[in-house]
Formats: sequence, C-alpha cells, structure tokens
Amino acid sequence: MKSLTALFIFISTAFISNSQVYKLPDLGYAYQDYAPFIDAKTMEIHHSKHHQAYVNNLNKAIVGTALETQSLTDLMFYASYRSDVVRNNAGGHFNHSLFWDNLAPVLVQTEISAELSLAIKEQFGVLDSLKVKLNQASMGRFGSGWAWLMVTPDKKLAISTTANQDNPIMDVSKERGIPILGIDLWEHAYYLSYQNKRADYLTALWSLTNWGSVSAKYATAIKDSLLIEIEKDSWPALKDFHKVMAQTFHPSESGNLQPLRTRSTELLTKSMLLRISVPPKSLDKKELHDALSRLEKACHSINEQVNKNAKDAVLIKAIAGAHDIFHEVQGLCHD
Ligand code: MN3
Repeated sequence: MKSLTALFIFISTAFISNSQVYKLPDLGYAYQDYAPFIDAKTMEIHHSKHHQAYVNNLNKAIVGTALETQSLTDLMFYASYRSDVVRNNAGGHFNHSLFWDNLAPVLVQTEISAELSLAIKEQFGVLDSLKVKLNQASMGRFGSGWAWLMVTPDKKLAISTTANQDNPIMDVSKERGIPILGIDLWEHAYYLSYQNKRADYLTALWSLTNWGSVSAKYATAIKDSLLIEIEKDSWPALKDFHKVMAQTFHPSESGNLQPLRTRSTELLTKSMLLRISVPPKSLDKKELHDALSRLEKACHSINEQVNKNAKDAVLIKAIAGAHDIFHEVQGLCHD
C-alpha cells in the first residue's frame, strides 16, 4: 500500500510543473469589428499569424531551460542577458498583448479616468496634444518598432519609441518605464489598407483606442514595484558595484576566495564610485548615503585584509559583512 501511495505521488507530481507556457490571448472582438479603421484581414493575420508566431517561438526557446520558470517581466527586464530569440519573442508577445488590450470597436469603448486625464492635462495640456506628440514620435521611428506612452520611475508620463520588439521595461532601452499604451509601427499592422501611409494608420488607430483600458493600465503601473526596480537599474554605479560584489561574494560562500583576493581593489574602487555617484532623485536620502559610506569602509577593510594575505575565514566574515550592508542599501532603495 505504501509503495502504491508513493507511486501515486510520483505520478501526480510528474505532471505538476512550474513551467510558463505562453498562449495567444483572445482579442475580445471579432476581426471584422475593428473595421473600417483596421480591416478584418489585417487583424486576422496580425493576431493569428504574427502574434501566434511570437508565442510559439518564445515557448520553443524557453521550454526545458532555466528561463521556463521566470516571469515574462523578468525575461524582458534582463533583455541584455538574453538571446535575441528570447528578447524578440518575449517582447513580441508582451507588446502585442498590450496593443490588443487597448483597442476596441467605437461603440464599446470606455471613458478615460479622472486620474489619467489629470496627468495628461498636467504634462501635455489637452488629449489632442498628447496624440500629436505620439504621432510625431511614431513618424520619427525609422523602420519597424513601437511608440509608447509610459509611466516613468518618478511616476510621470513619457513618450518614447523602441526598435523591433523592444519595449521600455527592457534594460536595453534608453528610456525606461512601464508602458500603458503601445503603437505597433511594423508594416504588418497596416500595410493591406494603408500601404506605406503610416500617418493615415495612426489617425485610424486613435479611433480604436479604448481610453478606459489605458486608464486601468495607468492605475496599475503607477503602483507597480517594477518602477523601483527600473529606477535602481538606471543607477549605473549601483549596477557596477553589484556585479563585482556578486562575482566575489557568491564564490566565497562555497569557500572559493580567489575571486575576492584578485578583485578586492576593484571592489573598493566601485564602492568609492558608488558613494560619490548621484542616486536617482527619489532614493536620494541621508540613510542611503550613510549606508554607502559604511559600505566603502567595509570594502576598504577587505582590501587591507587581502593585502595582508589574511586567512580565508577572516575574508569570508569580512565579505559577508559588506554584503549585508549592500543588502541594506538595496532595502533603502525600496522605501
Ligand atoms: Mn505587430
């Protein structure tokens, strides 16, 4: 009986997996419901062929690999560490899902929220001037890509564009934030009806934009802790220090002190550069500067110990101490 139970547990767990397998989202409306602004054939090919291909290629690239258990956000956030296949198809899936979400036939569209309306008013004046700016950005993007309205780490709205299937969540993008509205600038989005006339397609797209949906994305983005992660990631001195800290501390945990012994001067230099760097505005406070000073002192002392050829045990304790202070710094970035 015992072995039967064990067999049952084995069989049932064999079918439980944490794997992320992505699926093509439903549009919510029939392909012909977006006409006359976007014709049914374009909608069908764009959704069932192009977007489906991004989903298929993403699944093919990650299933059976360590990336399988990562979230879509993580796949994109660390785009610079990913293969082009993962970067392009994770972006392709996310970008198109956002795009469809914000499109609705005229009769079922919902209203813009008071909050988003106010934010637009403060930064762009009237809604029409936001549209003009987004159109200009879209016309200025050469070749295939996307134009974005996004929420930046300082909780403002901003417009940007990216090439290919990149987006502002990705660490490869110059302008970072959480996109709440995306405009697909690939010719496959408009060629059948508009051929090379991107401007006409943009005009048509505004007729399908569901501001109620954009408003819901704004409300979520403004509270999303991903904004803090993006802000920290945009602080190069912190990233630089983090890299050396990770590459020296983690080997030391398993008793390998060689990386620390060879790179203690570099660790000290990065800690000094970090202390004198200018943190992003919202993280800039006294506690953070105090912690950065203590971190530099700790790295200074590690470097001295290495120069004195201190024993492994001494160095393990010293780097663990510095690592604790580094975590404190990262914690302060979360407040
Ligand atoms: Mn597309």
